[in-house]
Order: sequence, then C-alpha cells, then structure tokens
Amino acid sequence: MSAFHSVVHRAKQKRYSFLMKQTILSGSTVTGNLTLGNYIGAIQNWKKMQNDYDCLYFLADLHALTVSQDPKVLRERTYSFFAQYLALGLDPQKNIIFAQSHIHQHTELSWVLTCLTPLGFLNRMTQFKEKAEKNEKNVNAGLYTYPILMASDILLYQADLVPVGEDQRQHLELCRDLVGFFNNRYGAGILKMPQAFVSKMGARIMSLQDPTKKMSKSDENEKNFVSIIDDEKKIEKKIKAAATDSGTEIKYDVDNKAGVSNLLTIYSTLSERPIADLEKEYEGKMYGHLKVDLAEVVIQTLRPVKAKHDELMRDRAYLDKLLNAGAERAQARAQKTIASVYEAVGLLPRQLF
Ligand code: ATP
Ligand code: LTN
Repeated sequence: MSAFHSVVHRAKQKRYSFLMKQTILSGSTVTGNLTLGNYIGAIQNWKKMQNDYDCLYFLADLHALTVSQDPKVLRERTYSFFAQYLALGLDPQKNIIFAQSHIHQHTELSWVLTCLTPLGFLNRMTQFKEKAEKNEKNVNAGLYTYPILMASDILLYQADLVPVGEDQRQHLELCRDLVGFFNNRYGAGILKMPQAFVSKMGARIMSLQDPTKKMSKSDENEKNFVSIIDDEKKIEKKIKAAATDSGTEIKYDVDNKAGVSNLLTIYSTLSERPIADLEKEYEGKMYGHLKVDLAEVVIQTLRPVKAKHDELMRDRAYLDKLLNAGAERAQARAQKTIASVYEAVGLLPRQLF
C-alpha cells in the first residue's frame, strides 16, 4: 500500500471505526429496583465498555409482564429504571438506550424463534423452574418462553457480546442454539452468533440474609438486597443485619463463609481494592467492623446516584425525549434484521402502492 493509500485507509478506519467495534447488548427486567447485584454484576461493566464498543442497553419492560404488574407501577418504574441507568453513568449519546416495548420487532422475531424452539430446550431452563416455584399462582406461558424473547433482544441487533451475570448463562446458550438452528435451516450468517460476557470479579452478588442464593431485585424480602435508590438509613440497617457465619475470622471462603465472602466481594468491587488487602486490614477485627465500614462505602457510592435519579425523575419530558431518541436509533437496526429474517423464512414483503 502506498503512503497515500495508507493515510486514506487509516482515515477511513477512524471514520468508520464504529462499524468495526464489536456490538454489545444487554438489558435488565423492569421489576423492583436495581440492586447492588445489578450494579456490580451488570451496569458497572456496561459503563466500562461504553467507549470501546458499540453498545445497546435496554429496559426489558416486556419481560416484566411475565409476572403480574400494576400498570401504573410498571410505567413509573420504567421511567425510574431509565433514570437509574443514567444516574449510574450510562451515557445516552455513547450508548443506544431504549425501552424494549418501543421496538415492535422484538416480539416479531420472538415469534419466528418460538416456532424453532424445541419444548425440551425450554424445559431445561433452571430459572423457569425457580420462578415457577416462587410464583405458583401465575405460571404463565410468557415465563416459559421468556428466554426466546431474550434471544430475540440479542439477535435483532446482531450483538457480538452479551454482558450478563452467571445466572443468565443458560439463556445465552439457548440463544446460541437458536442461531445454529436458524442459520442451518435458512442460511449461514443471517443471525450473528453472540457470546456471553461474564465478568470474573463480582459476577454474582449474593442475598444479604441468605448468601447461598443470588441477590435478586424481585426478592419479596427487602432485607435481602440493597436497592441503589435506598435511603442511607436503610442501607446501613440492611448491611448491619447481613447474615454471617458463627466464626469470627474475616476471610474469603465461599464454601464455609458465604456471608462474609459476599460482603468482601461487594467491598472489594466498590472500593476497587483487592480482597487480600481487605483480609489483611480486618485481621483480628470483628464482623461488626467490616459491616460498619462496608455500609459507609456503599452509602458513599450510592449517594450521588440517588440524587441524580431523583433529579431526573422530576423531568419526565427530558426522559421521554431521550427514550424516543434511543428508540429511533434502535429501530433502524432492528428493522434490518427482521426484514432479512422474514425474507429468509418465506414471508411475503408487503407491497406499498
Ligand atoms: P429479577 O429478580 O427481577 O429476576 P435480577 O435482580 O435477577 O431480577 P435481572 O433483571 O434479571 O436482575 O438482571 C439484570 C442484570 O443484572 C443481568 O445481567 C443479571 O445477570 C445481573 N444480575 C442480576 N442479579 C445479579 C447478582 N446478584 N449478581 C450479579 N449480577 C446480577
Ligand atoms: N433476562 C435478563 C434480562 C434480559 C437480557 C436480555 C439480558 C432480557 N433480555 C437480553 C441480556 C440480553 C436478565 O438478566 N434477567
């Protein structure tokens, strides 16, 4: 390549660098309020990626319908989630942030994929089994087909990487199976094969009262989680009441000291200090010391987040404007995929006269 051509080549690379960036997509179901688990396991990582990847993050409001919802509360919560995303530092210019229900193509692709999904694959999903047990009175078909809608969310935007917590790995595997089925049958390369992107540190934050299960924002026992918009008194109370084992040593040992290990993980990720450092600092000290300090770290981290969230919630018109802009950008991309999927499976394109 001549010097001239290489300069032009580099300029083009820079100009079109967004085309070469890998696409990341993730979302969070609009139920409860985001917790420390969501922040550490998901949003903290999303934030780190917003400069280096082409990122789409969405509010999974359709997924929220798998459990019964009060319409008013759902609407309010969707705004609040969006405000929580923004307050946690997701930039609506750098990322495409949108509400799932604003893009009708999610449900359209979901139907096509539903018709390709063997029931046996859905029967294996452990999250369905857990949620069905918890929601005995409302085990609806949506709860069962939830992973197919999730696959559609991902495939619609031809995502390369999907940052999720450990708990979502199985859903990602199903999504990858569906890409295999689809492309095998209708043509290689129509849907892109995505990969899970699970961060090693703090990938799974556990419940404060029962550290053998994950911290979950839809937990009916509020003491099990810290919501990122909890007030300071509540945060302090919940952390001080966190379950620890009967020993005294502050040591990271998930098998024998699940509670303390969970507190150390939270402390370490929020303060960006290695766990070994913390173990040293708390050698010979009591659990109570660790809890008091951790409560302070959490409060300091979340104080500006809650303030920003509350400020944003006072300006709905601004939130609507941003959501609308996000939807426009997302829709253009979603439409391309659904058009090629519909064509591949043999659906007639509508002729406009
Ligand atoms: P729900 O209780 O409504 O199922 P959830 O708290 O499990 O909610 P999701 O909306 O399912 O949260 O997940 C949003 C993102 O946060 C996902 O990427 C998920 O893997 C991650 N996540 C959820 N809980 C945790 C946790 N305890 N530790 C780490 N990551 C988590
Ligand atoms: N099921 C997810 C939320 C979710 C999601 C997605 C995550 C819905 N669609 C697509 C990543 C990609 C969860 O984390 N519980």
